[in-house]
Amino acid sequence: MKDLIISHVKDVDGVTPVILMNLWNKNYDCKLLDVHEMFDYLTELLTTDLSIYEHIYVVDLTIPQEIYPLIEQSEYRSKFLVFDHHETHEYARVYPYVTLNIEECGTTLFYQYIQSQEFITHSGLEEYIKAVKDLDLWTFEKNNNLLSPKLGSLFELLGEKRYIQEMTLLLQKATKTFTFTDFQEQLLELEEENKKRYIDKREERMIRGILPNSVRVGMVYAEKYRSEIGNELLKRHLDLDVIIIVNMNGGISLRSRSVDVSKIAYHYGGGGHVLAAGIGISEEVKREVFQRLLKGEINIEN
Ligand SMILES: [Mn+2]
Repeated sequence: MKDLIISHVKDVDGVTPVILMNLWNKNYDCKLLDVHEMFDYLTELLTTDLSIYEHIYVVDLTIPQEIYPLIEQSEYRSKFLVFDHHETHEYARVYPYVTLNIEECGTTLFYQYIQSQEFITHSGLEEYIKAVKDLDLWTFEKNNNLLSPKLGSLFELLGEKRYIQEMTLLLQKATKTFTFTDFQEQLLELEEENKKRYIDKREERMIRGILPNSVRVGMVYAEKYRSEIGNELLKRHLDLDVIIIVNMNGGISLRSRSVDVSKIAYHYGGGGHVLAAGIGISEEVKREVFQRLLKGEINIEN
């Protein structure tokens, strides 16, 4: 019988459970989703015939609270196994098929589960899994895990499908230590240089300012590498409390080493964690900026 795995499309933690399904030699269907797609997808899924599946795994994704009653009523309830680590998923603790642990990541929770189901691992894979956790929980600097940021870069370069393929091939061979192919190493080297150039250029154009609560901020416009930029500029500018990265398409990111940026973000209509938070940019503001740039001389049509 087949399994269905539903996991997070956006990062290494989300796609690694799919790699593990490959290594486990499972016959499965896979759906990679972003968090905001969960409601519609699961509502639809729960109206379809799921009898072909033995297990339905949901990993690294928060199931909306309103969906749980539907699972509870479903005849396929016993097929569900959920593994997640997001604080916002707390309400799911009451369901016996949900494993929630904010000290782990989606991948490690799923990995622990398959090991309890007699999955055989090897030390190369152990090393890889550790790096995924350090990357997802952003503990790789503290733990000096050099592999984590490389996995993140490779994921960005390859995209989810190719990343899954290449990592499956790499991890299928039992190895003592995890090693990239020569080609992957070359890609990563180029990407590292590219990233450094990108951050240096943004730094040159950083705008400094002071918020009403005397918090000193540095602001850059950037579309890529927001966490890396925040991290690096905080290190390079010890006089700044917060780095603000503005991406007109993706929104505003706030990064800090000590100031609670979730409060600042909340004040401006956003939210997030203590040291990393975000604020959206409305369509209206995007239009206003465009209007301002053209000195108010344009009639915006739609
Ligand atoms: Mn995760």
